Amino acid sequence: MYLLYTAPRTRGTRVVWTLEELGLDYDLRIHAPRDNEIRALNPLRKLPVLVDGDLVLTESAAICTYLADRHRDRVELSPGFGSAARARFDAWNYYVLTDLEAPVWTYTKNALVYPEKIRVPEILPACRKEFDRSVSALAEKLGDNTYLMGDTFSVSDILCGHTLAWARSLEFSIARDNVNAYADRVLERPALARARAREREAAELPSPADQAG
Ligand SMILES: N[C@@H](CCC(=O)N[C@@H](CS)C(=O)NCC(=O)O)C(=O)O
Repeated sequence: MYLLYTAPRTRGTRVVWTLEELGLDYDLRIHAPRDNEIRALNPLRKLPVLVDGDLVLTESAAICTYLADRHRDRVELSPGFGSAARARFDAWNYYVLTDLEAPVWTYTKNALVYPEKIRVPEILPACRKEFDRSVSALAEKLGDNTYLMGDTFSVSDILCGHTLAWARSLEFSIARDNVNAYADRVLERPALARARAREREAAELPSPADQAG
């Protein structure tokens, strides 16, 4: 049984989504990022953290890839080691973290997270511009493909889809039709809906329908 320390609306959703795609059993521990239990597991005091026996693993992308590699017999969410497909998969994951997510994260910190006195509002337009550039490259490489790896859904789509949803929540414009259609396709996956429901249940949050009513 995997144990995941997480909170809704964090990068932990990537991991819960992966667990759901793989149909695995897991337990969620909902925590605020900086509390003492998280500090004991991750000196950065950040979520998510996966505990699997003696293994304590941080970094959402590393956790998703670990789970996918261990359970390829269930569903292939990652290509085999040493293959050309694996190299392309790794390249997509590094692209998402360093080129697509980085401007969104810098924007989030300077618009919402940092204490007001250390925010740098002047950086916000540059974040949007950098994000646009990354989306243009994504549009070109994605072309008419269904998923980043072609016809096969993978962890790369979980990382990329989650990041595009995050950007949309900040009202970043995604000015490419194929990228918007790709984001819609990936974000409609039933495993993501199940993941969000599990997070809400664990955090004792009302469902969106209850909130609307
Ligand atoms: N690169 C890390 C980033 C983790 C991270 O920044 N998590 C946020 C929540 S999405 C957090 O715990 N923030 C608390 C903080 O910055 O102190 C990952 O992908 O897991």
